[in-house]
Amino acid sequence: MSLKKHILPFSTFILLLSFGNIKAQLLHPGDVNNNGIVNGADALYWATVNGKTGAPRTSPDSNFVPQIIDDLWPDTFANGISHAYADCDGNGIIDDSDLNDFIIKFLYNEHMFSAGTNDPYSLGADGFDPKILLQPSTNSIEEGGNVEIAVSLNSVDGSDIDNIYGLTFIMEFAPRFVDRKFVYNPPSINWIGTDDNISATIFSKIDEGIAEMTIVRKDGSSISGSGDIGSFNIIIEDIVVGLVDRDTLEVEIINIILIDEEFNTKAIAPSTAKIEITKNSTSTNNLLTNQFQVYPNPFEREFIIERPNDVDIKELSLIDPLGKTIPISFDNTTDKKIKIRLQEEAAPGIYFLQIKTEKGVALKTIKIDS
Ligand SMILES: [Ca+2]
Ligand SMILES: [Ca+2]
Repeated sequence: MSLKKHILPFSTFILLLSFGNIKAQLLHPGDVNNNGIVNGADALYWATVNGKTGAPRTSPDSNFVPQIIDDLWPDTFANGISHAYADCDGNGIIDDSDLNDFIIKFLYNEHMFSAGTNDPYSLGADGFDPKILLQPSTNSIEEGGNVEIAVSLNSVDGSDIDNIYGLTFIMEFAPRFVDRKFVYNPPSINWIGTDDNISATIFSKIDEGIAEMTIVRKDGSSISGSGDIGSFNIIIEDIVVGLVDRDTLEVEIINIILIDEEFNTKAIAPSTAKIEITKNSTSTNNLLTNQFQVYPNPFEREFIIERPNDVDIKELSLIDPLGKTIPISFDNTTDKKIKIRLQEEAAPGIYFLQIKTEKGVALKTIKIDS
């Protein structure tokens, strides 16, 4: 379910309400600053009002559906949005359940990974503002490897950074390198807060090549300091589509918010982690790949794939360098030689034949001639 699907009936509802002249406010649980998008910024808004109380909602609903707020709490965020929007479950208390069961759950499932209207994401200047540094555990790794990216917050001159209450930042990367969702690991010395007074998470959508890491303090007090704020692991695909010899995976920070406990923001400079990915010639999958023959290569409309006797093919697909599937037709995959035909015209260039077998996945590089 996409956020759009949530919002569509939601806006229809607003129209009905305004035409009916009824004064009512609608809340989308998890969207704490009420801007139509749930991202790390909402967790920061939540953190600045954790512990506050107000009128509970008459008919709270634990689903992600638009809900009526009968009584807007009188206290507001600086942007005029009532604190009632942070009470995601509508029980009259802003606490961990609102963060964990709504904001974080929604982020995992529906995260939109962009800055919404009025979200105060920005990028500071390198060499002038404090910086989030992404440092990979290795500069070069083979396909199928695991690289840990250490995340630290550092001032320009090495001094402490004052008034840190919450931090969230969005990263971009090429999806074809990455095998699965990122996992957050807390640092060994957690100067920014302990398990009791911080919440730290990383959200990622691998197929969209985007992730957001969010750390909030929850006790209403900021902290000063600098250094390690955790790490996350990236598992590289066993076979990286399009990788001939070596290529570079770049994980680039594209948007940041750092706040104090009053939601005053501070500019923070970004960084980019660069990891060289090399072909793993000894992996099972690459050894398997070498057992298949494809010819002629390059080809125009059709080619033959010849399989080894002891390997059964489960699935065959032709993929372009961007990962898009090209329609093909073929006869019985139990044959020793299988003729593969393009179902429609495809642009000349490099393509990949992905062969799924019970022994692993083989990926043959094949060229379409003009
Ligand atoms: Ca929001
Ligand atoms: Ca609540």
